[in-house]
Amino acid sequence: MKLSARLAALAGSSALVIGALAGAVPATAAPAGATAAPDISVANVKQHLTDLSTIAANNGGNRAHGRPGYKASIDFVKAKLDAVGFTTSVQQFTYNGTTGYNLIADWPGGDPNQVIMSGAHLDSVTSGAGMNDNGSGSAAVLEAALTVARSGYQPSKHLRFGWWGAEELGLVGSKYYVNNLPTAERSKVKGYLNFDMIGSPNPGYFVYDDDPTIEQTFKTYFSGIGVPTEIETEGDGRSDHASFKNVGIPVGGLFTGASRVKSSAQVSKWGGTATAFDRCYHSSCDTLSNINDTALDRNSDAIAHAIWTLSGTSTPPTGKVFENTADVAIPDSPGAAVTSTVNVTGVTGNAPSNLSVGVDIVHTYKGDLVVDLIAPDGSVYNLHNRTGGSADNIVQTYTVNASSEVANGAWKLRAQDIASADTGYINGFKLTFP
Ligand code: DTR
Ligand code: ZN
Ligand code: ZN
Repeated sequence: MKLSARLAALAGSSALVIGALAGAVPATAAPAGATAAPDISVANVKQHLTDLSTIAANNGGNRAHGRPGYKASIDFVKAKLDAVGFTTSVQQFTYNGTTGYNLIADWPGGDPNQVIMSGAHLDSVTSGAGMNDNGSGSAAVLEAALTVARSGYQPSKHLRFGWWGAEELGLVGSKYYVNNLPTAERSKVKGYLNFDMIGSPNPGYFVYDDDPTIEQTFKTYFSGIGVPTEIETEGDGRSDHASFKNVGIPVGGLFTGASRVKSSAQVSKWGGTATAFDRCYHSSCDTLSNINDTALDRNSDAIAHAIWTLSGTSTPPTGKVFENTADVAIPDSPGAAVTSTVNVTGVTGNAPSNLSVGVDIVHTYKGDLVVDLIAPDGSVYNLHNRTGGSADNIVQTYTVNASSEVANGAWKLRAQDIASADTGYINGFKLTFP
């Protein structure tokens, strides 16, 4: 990440917060004690959909239970999650004489006795690629999970994600999952959020009328962006949330409509036409062009809002400190920049949004100095830029939003003297992961 222009204005204040970086801009205000959910990149969601479309094309045109396109879809989602630090497991079951698969992904951390789970069925019908049904929910839940990892989110509750097999054959995979979840484990799941068809080409904005807290969380999101919602009535119990509800787990979810026709009142409310919400429902035209990007975008952001809001927050209590106290001389101008390095190891995921950077520089004229933090990938975060005039020494702790950086690796403190006469040295450089 590049240094943002607004830093110049901030430089010199005693505790710098190096500001919100692109892609990590809070989309919604956070309730007390919670972190605002980041914006979900609809471009990334669409890329996952494109990949699922390619998987279907390369495997006989569908991603249905028992067909090669289904297993390829599981492998694709699993690889993405494994790469960013999820603990994944593939659960096998047999239905209609063929093997089916559920994919479960746990984000390490959070209270194991309070689990917030989000899921989507990953299978299509045999007639097509299943982009709205249910590439849309699968891709959005995947991107929400990847965003959890990228932002280094450490919620107080435990986050789990699921992709279900054989939903189209009667919620088979999700039933198998809950039936094989021991009673004690079921009671730890404090909420299950289901996403099945959230990018319908002629969309409505439907919220499941189930657990009141979950329902209200979604409604709050949509009212915040000025989009009216209605209660989902096109077949209660017709998707995987029913499997969870049946064993007493609180459920909720979003839906943009299937074969039902949009009423004229709904057209006035949401736009579109008085035709089916999804005229390609369960047919071969449920392709990439059967997606309304605005609906997909809004629902993806609503998913993140709900996950963040319902899981609460706490900053990662790693308490890890990495320090280098070796002295590094800073030559007088014109002299080269010098660096002190600390090697960060054993921190999962990204650095926090409140990385604490301890700087201890002994110098007779701090107005000569430019001091930067350099992330392992070379991104530069300016900490000090010649302010403070003839005062001596920089002994200060800076707070840096480093949430777009992978935590582990070699971090450097760089100092350069760019005015002649005075000299000094880096006395210490310390990174604290809260
Ligand atoms: N079960 C979905 C379609 C569907 C129909 N009604 C609803 C209501 C809520 C979610 C989904 C649905 C399918 O996979 O075909
Ligand atoms: Zn579906
Ligand atoms: Zn379906």
